[in-house]
Amino acid sequence: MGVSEGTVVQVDAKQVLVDLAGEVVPAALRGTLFEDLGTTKNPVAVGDRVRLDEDAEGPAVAQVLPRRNHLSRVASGHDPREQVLVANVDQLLVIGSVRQPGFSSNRTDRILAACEWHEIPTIVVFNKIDLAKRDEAAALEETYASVPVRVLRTSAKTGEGVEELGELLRDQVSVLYGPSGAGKSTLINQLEPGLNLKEGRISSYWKQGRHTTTFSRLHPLSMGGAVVDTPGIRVFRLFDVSARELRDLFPDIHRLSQHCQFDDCSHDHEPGCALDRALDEGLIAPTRWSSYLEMLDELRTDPRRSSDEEAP
Ligand SMILES: Nc1nc2c(ncn2[C@@H]2O[C@H](COP(=O)(O)OP(=O)(O)OP(=O)(O)O)[C@@H](O)[C@H]2O)c(=O)[nH]1
Ligand SMILES: [Mg+2]
Ligand SMILES: [Zn+2]
Repeated sequence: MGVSEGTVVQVDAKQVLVDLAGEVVPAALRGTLFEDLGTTKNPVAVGDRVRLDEDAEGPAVAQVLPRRNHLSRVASGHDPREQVLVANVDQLLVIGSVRQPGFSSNRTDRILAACEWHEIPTIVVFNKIDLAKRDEAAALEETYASVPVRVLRTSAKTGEGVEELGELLRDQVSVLYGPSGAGKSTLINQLEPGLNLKEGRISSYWKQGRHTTTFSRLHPLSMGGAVVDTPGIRVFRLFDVSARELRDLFPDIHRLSQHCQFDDCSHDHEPGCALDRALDEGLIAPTRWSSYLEMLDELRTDPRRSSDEEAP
């Protein structure tokens, strides 16, 4: 094989799958990749461009090439390191179902803030629109359109919005991200039936997904472009963002903050804060503000950050 370059389409514990000009091959991860990782957990992510070389044991990743962008989060409640979720993407689509499971503003807002931080363009998709009451979807759309972020309604069941979704994905490298059961895999199957991705059932009691997709995978689309199907997220915590930086990751809050009495207003207790009034006047969605406040609280109590954040 010699030395060659390709794109990582899947990451397993000890090996990755790499697309080498259309052919997907397994490649081992060399121990050297795990040196000098610092506070990062994983050396390689789906979407990474890698250089492979080959020894007696077969192909191995020799080097991860510089990333054009990436999305990361805190690995888990027990592991404060950075987990890189995906690299080198054009856009991320937050897939939320309006019902079964109900739409999670909090999770959506966390992902949007992370994409703002990593400068990844986003689209919010309200799926299962066939199950929604008319006003329900309109209110959600209004909230997100005012962020502003592009919004789209879809139903993998009736086909509403699916063609438009296809147009958005064409020739782009996109990630579909969101809670379990929202319909990520089902929507991708609608656009590329040959992939035959596993679709889950919704628990009849909890009205939640069952974490059917268990690993991220980059799939090429025959119309051009590629899409990453991801496992449903439970918790999403921003990695290495300060409380001060968080304000700028909510464009709607950032916009209003010029009317606050203090330039460095954190919008949670200061006198003369414009957010209070904006909330009364309906200029900011209560869900957006509460997402912000919850994340602010979390970042302030982050032990990694406590040294550089003074208590106000
Ligand atoms: N009524 C309705 N059901 C849908 C729609 N889209 C998906 N579903 C159903 O929702 C269930 C979950 O869909 P999946 O595609 O497995 O959801 P997912 O987001 O991939 O979930 P995970 O892989 O667990 O993260 C399946 O039973 C789908 O048939 C929709 O637009 N309307
Ligand atoms: Mg899935
Ligand atoms: Zn304020």
